[in-house]
Amino acid sequence: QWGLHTKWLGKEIVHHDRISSTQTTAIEYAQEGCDHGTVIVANRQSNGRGRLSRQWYSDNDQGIWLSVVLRPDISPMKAPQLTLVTATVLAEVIEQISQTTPAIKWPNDLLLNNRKLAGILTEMQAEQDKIHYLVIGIGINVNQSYQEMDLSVREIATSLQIETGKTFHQTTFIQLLLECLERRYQQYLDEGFHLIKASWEQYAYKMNKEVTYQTGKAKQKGFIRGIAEDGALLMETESGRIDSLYSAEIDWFSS
Ligand code: BT5
Repeated sequence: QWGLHTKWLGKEIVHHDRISSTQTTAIEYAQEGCDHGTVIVANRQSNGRGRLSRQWYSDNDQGIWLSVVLRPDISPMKAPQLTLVTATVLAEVIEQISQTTPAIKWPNDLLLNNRKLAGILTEMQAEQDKIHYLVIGIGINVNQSYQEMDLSVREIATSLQIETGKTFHQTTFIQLLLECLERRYQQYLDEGFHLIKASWEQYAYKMNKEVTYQTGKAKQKGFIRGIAEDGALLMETESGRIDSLYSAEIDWFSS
């Protein structure tokens, strides 16, 4: 059915019509010891999840909703790099399929025309220096019309069909996505993070632009200069110092 040209990613693909969340199911599979590279896909999710218990609206069969179980032999400290690998892959595949260039909004959103097209949710179980499993959830709005977008995100979200007027073949999309993810993941393990970093920075939203952000109490301004090896966002402050942001309130949409 999937016609995948991969070595290990998606050797097992579990496909559901409608489940609560591919992420929750993938974590259950991971806990039961499923193989590295197992993929859970659903046509629709009744309870899709974002980060920090936020909702991910996906109770329609017009998007790509899937989760990948990985068992990387890397330090848990490096896990954020895999979110950045995934974001880069999404940008590349979306660009290839739709001929539009999305922007990666640090750390895990993809935008088109300033609206959210896709999101990534990375969750892991690790102890000390070993990752037991890492589950990467990917949600992409593909063929929804404006009316089919959930009311609560209609003004901040978008789909490839809304942006291009075209519809896209979802199986082909998933194939390309998994093939590209396997290739980039392998490259990341073999050659390190620098190639991903360079590619990520090419797609980075507001790269070299000034934004207002808040860490702790003080609001300040800075220029986005890229990402660090550990996944931090690099911000050049007004005094010329480079700050590494691990979490921050960034005011992305004011100029
Ligand atoms: C994310 O969280 O962006 C991660 C989304 C991951 C979804 C995938 S789908 C497959 C797998 N199974 C799951 O259950 N989840 C993963 P976060 O950065 O916290 O963004 C959540 C916010 O995005 C919400 O608070 C809304 O504002 C917005 N949002 C919700 N649904 C959306 C949608 N369909 N399109 C665009 N934005 C949406």
